[in-house]
Amino acid sequence: MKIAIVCYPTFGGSGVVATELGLELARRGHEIHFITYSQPVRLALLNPNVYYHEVNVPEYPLFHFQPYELALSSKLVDMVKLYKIELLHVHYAIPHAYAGYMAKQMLKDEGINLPMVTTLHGTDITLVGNHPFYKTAVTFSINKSDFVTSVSQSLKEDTLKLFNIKNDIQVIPNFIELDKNTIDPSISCRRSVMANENERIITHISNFRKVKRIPDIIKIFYKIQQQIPAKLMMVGDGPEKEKAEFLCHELGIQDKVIFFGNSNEIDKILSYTDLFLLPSETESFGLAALEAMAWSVPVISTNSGGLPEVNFDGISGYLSDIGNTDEMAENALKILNDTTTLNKFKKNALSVAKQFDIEKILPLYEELYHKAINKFS
Ligand code: GMT
Repeated sequence: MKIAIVCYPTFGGSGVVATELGLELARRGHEIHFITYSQPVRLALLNPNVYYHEVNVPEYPLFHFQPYELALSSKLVDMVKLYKIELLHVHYAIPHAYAGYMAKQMLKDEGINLPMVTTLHGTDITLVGNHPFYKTAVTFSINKSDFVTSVSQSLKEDTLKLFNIKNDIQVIPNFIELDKNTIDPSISCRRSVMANENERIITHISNFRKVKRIPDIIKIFYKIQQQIPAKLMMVGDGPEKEKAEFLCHELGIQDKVIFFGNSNEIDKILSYTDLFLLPSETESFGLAALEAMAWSVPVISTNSGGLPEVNFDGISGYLSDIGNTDEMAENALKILNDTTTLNKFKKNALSVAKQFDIEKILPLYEELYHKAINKFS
């Protein structure tokens, strides 16, 4: 199949899911066209069957806001015609499903029927899409998609609760490529760069937005390091980072916390990690938790959104109510205190992650694409 994928290319779960999905489809022989405003972070272009078409938005001083949706829909129409693309898969209702619908209409005018699959990721629904200023257009875009998927059952329920949706929503969970989880021993990253032999390594990875409750991470770690020797790896960048660094200074733990910023070495960091923290206000899925589990890292998370569908309480880690940092620290210590328990949780984390193996999830997308293309042929 010839498929166009539209996503946000930045650091963040939805862009990662879209990129990994496209790359795996390309490995399976499909022709994949990424259409977005900059090259997705995990996209290696020198792959057979992979194309990247940049959407350029010309600056014009009269415009306070440059019309990205216009440029995107235009580019979609041009690329569909040029490469004879058969299907459009947009990740995020805002503004991609909206621009996709416009492209569909323009193509229809020329006698081309382009099926559109929209995948909802969370922020486009629970955090931004729900805003009264966007809601009408988001509802319209979801209802006008030919097929809609959501990354968890919880996100599906939220979408149906928050919007007047007439379409079916199929849950296709996020996935992980387990095969690639081996570190080449010749790569010179050693555990000793991060922590001493006797210290447990605890990690958090995100875009440091408010929804991630970054201060809770510091509070949980503060309690852990009072009981056992430990180091905290803070990976990522975003608006809450400075506050977090300040809090570490206030608590006098700055020497035990490493702030990496955005890193392309997540795999190396996770391969040495003993515990992952994700105390978010909400997560439609929690891809970062799954990525940690795929490296046999147990997870301490909240029980909000789709997290209980990924992190199994008492098995791959523990889940607590939002903001209950005392309980999260106690649970972390339960896991970290002795090596036998830690190893049991590590093993469980990996076996839960295996349920989300790309080999199991990708065929669900392929089947949906076939259904979408057949609907219009
Ligand atoms: O929250 C993030 O880290 C980024 C965000 C995004 O918009 O890319 O992630 C959302 O999509 C991911 C992939 O499906 C999910 O794993 C995240 O849980 C979801 N974030 C939220 O729901 C807050």
